[in-house]
Amino acid sequence: MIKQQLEAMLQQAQDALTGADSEAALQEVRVRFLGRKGELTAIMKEMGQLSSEDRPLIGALANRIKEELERTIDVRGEALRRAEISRRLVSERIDVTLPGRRSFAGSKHPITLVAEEIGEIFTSLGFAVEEGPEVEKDFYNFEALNIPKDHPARDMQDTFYISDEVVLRTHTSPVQVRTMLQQPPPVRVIAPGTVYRRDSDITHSPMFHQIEGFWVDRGITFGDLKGVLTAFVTQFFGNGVGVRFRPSFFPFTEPSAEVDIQCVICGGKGCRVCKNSGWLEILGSGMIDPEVFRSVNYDPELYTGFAFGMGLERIAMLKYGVSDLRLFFDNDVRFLRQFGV
Ligand code: 2U9
Repeated sequence: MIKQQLEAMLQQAQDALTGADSEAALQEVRVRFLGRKGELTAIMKEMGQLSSEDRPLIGALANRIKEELERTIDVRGEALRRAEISRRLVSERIDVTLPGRRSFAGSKHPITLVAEEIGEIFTSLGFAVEEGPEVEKDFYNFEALNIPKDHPARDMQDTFYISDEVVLRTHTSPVQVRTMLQQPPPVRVIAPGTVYRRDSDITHSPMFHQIEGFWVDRGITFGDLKGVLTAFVTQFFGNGVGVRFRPSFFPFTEPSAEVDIQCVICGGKGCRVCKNSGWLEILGSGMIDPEVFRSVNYDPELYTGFAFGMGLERIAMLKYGVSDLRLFFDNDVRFLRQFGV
């Protein structure tokens, strides 16, 4: 009787296993037939009614059935896991030959590129790089540079005033004034940075960029000025380019000179860019005025020095052949992208 019950249960369990199509369904079958409250356990509880002869035979049969069901569950489970892997291998197939998504890499702004290149040339000549505030005291921006209160460069037209004594710096010269007040000669410094002037038209922006520089020591001459600036210009624009020094005037230098290079567009023949002169102005320079030395407590009897300044937008326009200043400030990626590496 128990034997028939066991055999019928085995048949039912095997049918249930054949229909189990997931791991969860397999577990249900295991619990239903082999669990502590399962059908096999229930049948085994009736074994007490058996004779001592039948009991070991039925016990052995029940064990065989249990082992057989466990093996079947294991085999079926393994088959289900394999089927799942095969299914995922097909459904999650990746075509490694498809092109990837291109990532967009930004590029440096042309003004940054020019500033870095100029910085490298001057640092190779022994200059250190210094920076300073864009909101500046009148003293550092004007007074110490021999630009008195009634000078035309102080005109409200040119300067953004924050208050009577505070301005947006109109050049990076205050960085050099601060440097001189902090350290004794010899000093050899360049000062790159953003500057501001109340000026806005096709060729002027109220915010632009400069690099200025200076070298102060005993015995610095106009010959040093010419040597250093010629070395810079030929390294930046190429060895063959013509250079000339032309007298000029600045309140903070005496004598002063502007530096021209042969026109990079027409090679000196004369064109629209050089206004038919064959030359392009790229730098202002001069020997630092003794009045400036007095403002920063340098002894003008002991020390001499030269200074120079250039506008980076102008240099970048000439270097890259850009015809409109405003392109530097629009930040149109179609323009900026052309300077990427
Ligand atoms: C100190 C003493 C002297 C800096 C100089 C120039 C000549 C010059 C202009 C070029 C084009 C400004 O951007 S621009 O408009 N600069 O011509 N700058 S000498 O002279 C100094 C600076 C600091 C203490």
